[in-house]
Amino acid sequence: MPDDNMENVHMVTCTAPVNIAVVKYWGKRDEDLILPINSSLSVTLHQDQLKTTTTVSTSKSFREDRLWLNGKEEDISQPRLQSCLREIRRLARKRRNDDDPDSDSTSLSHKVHICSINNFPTAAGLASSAAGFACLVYTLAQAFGVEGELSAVARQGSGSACRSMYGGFVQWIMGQQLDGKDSLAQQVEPETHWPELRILVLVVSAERKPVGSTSGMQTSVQTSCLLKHRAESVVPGRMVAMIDAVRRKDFTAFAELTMKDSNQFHATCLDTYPPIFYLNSVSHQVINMVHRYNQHYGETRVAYTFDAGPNAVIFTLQQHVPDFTQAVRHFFPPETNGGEFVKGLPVPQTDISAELKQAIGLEPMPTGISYIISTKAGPGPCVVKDPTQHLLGPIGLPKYTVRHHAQEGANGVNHKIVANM
Ligand code: 2P0
Repeated sequence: MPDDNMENVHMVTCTAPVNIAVVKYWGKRDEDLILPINSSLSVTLHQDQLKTTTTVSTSKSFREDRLWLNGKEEDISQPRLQSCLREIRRLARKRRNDDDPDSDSTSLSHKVHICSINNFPTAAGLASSAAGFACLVYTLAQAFGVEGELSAVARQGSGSACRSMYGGFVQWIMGQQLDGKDSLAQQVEPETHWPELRILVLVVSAERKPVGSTSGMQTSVQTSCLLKHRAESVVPGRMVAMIDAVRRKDFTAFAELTMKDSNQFHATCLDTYPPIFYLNSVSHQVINMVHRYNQHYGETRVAYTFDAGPNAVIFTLQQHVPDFTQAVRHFFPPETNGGEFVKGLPVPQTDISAELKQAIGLEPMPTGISYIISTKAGPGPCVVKDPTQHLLGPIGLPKYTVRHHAQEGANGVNHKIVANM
């Protein structure tokens, strides 16, 4: 590529968070616009532990839109990606026409190169599509000078992505309109609202990839009358109660609603025909352990929630983290040489009391949990100011890519990350 093109590569990098729903979204009333059958509410996790980073570059010299995910080039023609790109370009065009009809809008016709990475393994089973689409939409908006409400665009990438457009405690209001313009995410409280709240992601060692959310929820909508009942008669009241519990920082109410909603979501999966199983024996052991733990102390100190996979996400208050983590370590003894068991926010080690061990009384499941990510509520998407953090180099190609090797290594890994510049 000639040198004179290089200076015209415009680049922006942003990060976006993962969110965990405490009132779950499951089921669409419109598959194309991604409109849900019920409202939902989530907690945005801190980006110090879990985030997606995306660089978008635009240039007159690019011949086509291109996308790299975690170092590998992907097909950009996927309909949901195309919806997000089309919507951002439409909003950019509208903004320029409204603001200044004579403005030069040539850059709108420029092609984009997009490069995105997660700082957590996709294998951890965390909702990478939520952080991924939130980051894509936020970064594209920065690149094309679009401001204002963007959750409706992120929603068209992946439903849960709309909630990752804000920090703290976020509701996705299902809306009523056919065009989906009122199906938006809204911050209920910022991340600073409840500083004692802590989140532990218990990463379960899963053998198989579970049924994907998009097809799973389609089958549930078609076959589960429990899902219909949940959406019409349970979630509306639960949203009001959950928002109230968050605003009052009432941990007992928050925890009980969270556990009941997770259990009802998994009950709708079992009520789906054929049934969908996301929980495994480790998940069941975590559920039992949490209830016996709370019962032992005579108060609700800990809550669990599970999404479309076996990993447990635990909510608790800062003062209970060391004691509960020690109980997890006891009932799910980690591999002795398997690296650090607790990643993220440091957790002081304590001893488990003989009384607690006896009260929980479960048979330990060695290596059932691979590791714990210790985190808290965090902010929404951010712009990365440091230009050395761009994932694309000066001519708009990834700085790092994954190269595949024909020969597979002993550990089953047949790729390596290579620096391109
Ligand atoms: C949630 N989940 O509220 C629920 C709880 C999983 C269980 O949103 O088809 O990846 O892209 O809209 O958002 C996962 O579904 O599905 C999800 P699409 P999405 O977080």
